[in-house]
Amino acid sequence: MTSIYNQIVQAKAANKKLLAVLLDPDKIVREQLEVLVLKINQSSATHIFIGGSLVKNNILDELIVFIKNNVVLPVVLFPGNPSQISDKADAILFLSLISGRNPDYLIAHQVDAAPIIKKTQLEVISTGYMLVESGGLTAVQTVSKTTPLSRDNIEHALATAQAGEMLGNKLIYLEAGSGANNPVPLKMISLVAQNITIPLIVGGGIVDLTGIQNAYDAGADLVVIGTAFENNMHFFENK
Ligand code: 1GP
Repeated sequence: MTSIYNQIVQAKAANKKLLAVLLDPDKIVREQLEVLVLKINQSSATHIFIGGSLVKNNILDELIVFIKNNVVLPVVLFPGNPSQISDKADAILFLSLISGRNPDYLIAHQVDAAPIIKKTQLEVISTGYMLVESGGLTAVQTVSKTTPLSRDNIEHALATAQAGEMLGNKLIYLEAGSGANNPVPLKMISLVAQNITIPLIVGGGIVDLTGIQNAYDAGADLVVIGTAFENNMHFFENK
């Protein structure tokens, strides 16, 4: 069976754009789960990401099992910390917050997570995670206690992405932060996309279908939509 990562690489090679719906277990309303899976099945989503900065509740396993039973898309963990690991998912983005200088999010959480992940069948996808300044304080910034990259210094963002690729990251994730005031600047997406060879994920603050298309046109291989779908389950129908 082709791995989830290889599917992403193949999609990039074929210029087939990918779309992930991000579900935060803390924000899922149990009563809305049936509608949620229906709307995901009717959308053009190709992946489901599960995670959040905090994830305080313990419905992670239950939520993933429900989704796996009702949706055929791969379920990829997008964890905020090592407690957000579930062997019910298909893969995990093994994140290192390479835009920041907090060792906890560069390597310490990863050391804690490694033995837990080893006991699962999860496909591990090493991901260089880059937080970009978005015009306001985001949860990632608060929780990670790191300074986001400047929106204007796109050369520095490129150097960070290239360092991530050289370190062996298999994906780069340009993140404005969930519910960000402004998404990642298109010029930054474009410069990074043109100068790395690994697939590029872009998310945070994208609130409409035009925003998704703009990110694709700039060079994003996979776009992540969280808040906009959380707020409006008809989001993907607004053609
Ligand atoms: C957050 O990039 C994701 O980690 C999605 O952000 O919630 O703003 O869509 P939004």
